[in-house]
Amino acid sequence: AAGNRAVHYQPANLAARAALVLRDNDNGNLVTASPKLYPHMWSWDAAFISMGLAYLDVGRAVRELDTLLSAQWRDGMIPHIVFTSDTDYFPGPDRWGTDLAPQRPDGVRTSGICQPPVHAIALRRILETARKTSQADAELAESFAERAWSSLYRWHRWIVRHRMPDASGLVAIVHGWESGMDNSPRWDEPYAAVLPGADLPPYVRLDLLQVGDPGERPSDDEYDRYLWLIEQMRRADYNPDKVVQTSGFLVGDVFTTALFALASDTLAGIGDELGAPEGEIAELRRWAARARAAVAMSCHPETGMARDRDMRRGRWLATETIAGFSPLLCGGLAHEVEQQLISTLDSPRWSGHPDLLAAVPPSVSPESEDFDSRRYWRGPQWPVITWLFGWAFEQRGWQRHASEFRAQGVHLVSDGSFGEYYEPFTGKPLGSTNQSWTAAVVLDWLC
Ligand code: 9YW
Repeated sequence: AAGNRAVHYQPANLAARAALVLRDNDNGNLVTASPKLYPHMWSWDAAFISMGLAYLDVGRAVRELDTLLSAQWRDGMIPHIVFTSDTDYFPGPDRWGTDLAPQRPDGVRTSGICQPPVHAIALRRILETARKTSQADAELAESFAERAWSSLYRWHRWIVRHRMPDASGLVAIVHGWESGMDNSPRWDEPYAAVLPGADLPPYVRLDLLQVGDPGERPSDDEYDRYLWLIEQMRRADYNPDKVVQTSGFLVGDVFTTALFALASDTLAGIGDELGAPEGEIAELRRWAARARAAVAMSCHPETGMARDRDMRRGRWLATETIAGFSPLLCGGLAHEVEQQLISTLDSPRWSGHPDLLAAVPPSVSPESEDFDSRRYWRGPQWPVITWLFGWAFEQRGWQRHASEFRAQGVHLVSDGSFGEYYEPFTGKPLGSTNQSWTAAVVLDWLC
């Protein structure tokens, strides 16, 4: 019945199915991002997955993050993919060529870029869940937090040292994949300037074998640019500063910056509880404040929407996507400006669009000329994005808005297919089904 909107699971059954998805995708030490399309561990997926696992088994949740942290690079970067031995995914570790990077981790192969730093948020959630279940679970989660805190601190420090290259204070990405929103129209302009060299080694896409309709995935032209950027990084030996100097793509990502602010404050709060070094906690709070200010500074003077910045060309990028609402994740706006942004989010241009099956924001406004209801990050709704906004709203004390997002998010996924993303008008699941992070956020919404 996957994808049949006539089927509608009640909450308890939906939660049970979500648990089965995580179990079926579990290879023991990591839960793959999806059964076939993504047979490896992805960094920000692992954060959400661990949070979902905590409802089933706190020990297993901790093991998930341990697996991810065991792949942390020696300089602090948490890589975006931790590879299993499965060879059905492209680009795999040979194409990445990270084995030659001196700072790579021992005993595990990874990609050479990163993804949004949501891990401290997951750790916070695991601690809360564990404290509700039993004393033993609470102790397990707390002793893990004590072990993991300094690794997460080093991860945040890596971002500050290597990915805040200009006065805007935004966190820079060197590949659209680092944003987690691979082919979002946010990146169209900077990608247009990435010109694949004639010496781009040939390759065959494997994603299209798993997803029948190429209209749900990025285009071949986009893929050439993705692969060219990897080629440039290989040639820079994955030296983080050399990569920032040479990459054809260098963009201040406002959504990642907002998550960095939120996660840095969250990690500081956990540090307070654990008695982590005071100097490091204070640094995290300073980094959070700086990032929050950068997000606020990026806002368009009329629309109030936050903007990414093309750092190569020194230009703001004003495409109308979900990332425009980044300031709502981390705060930092004046009250009236913030109220205006919330109204925009709830308006018919966004979650309040009358034709949506579920009133949660699509990745691009249906009113935008960039909107494509089926193609990946160019229109579909992504449950994890709804989860992030809902969680942030709860932190900020906006309980009503948080519970509306939760209820509507559950409505979106109630067909029980655990789609990777959803067509916003019909609710048809797209990309992969039984996608792990979708199952994980469903568990968090329902448990
Ligand atoms: C790809 C695993 C990943 C997510 C990304 C998403 C997609 C991988 O899947 O990228 O090959 O297209 O864009 O955010 O982490 O779920």
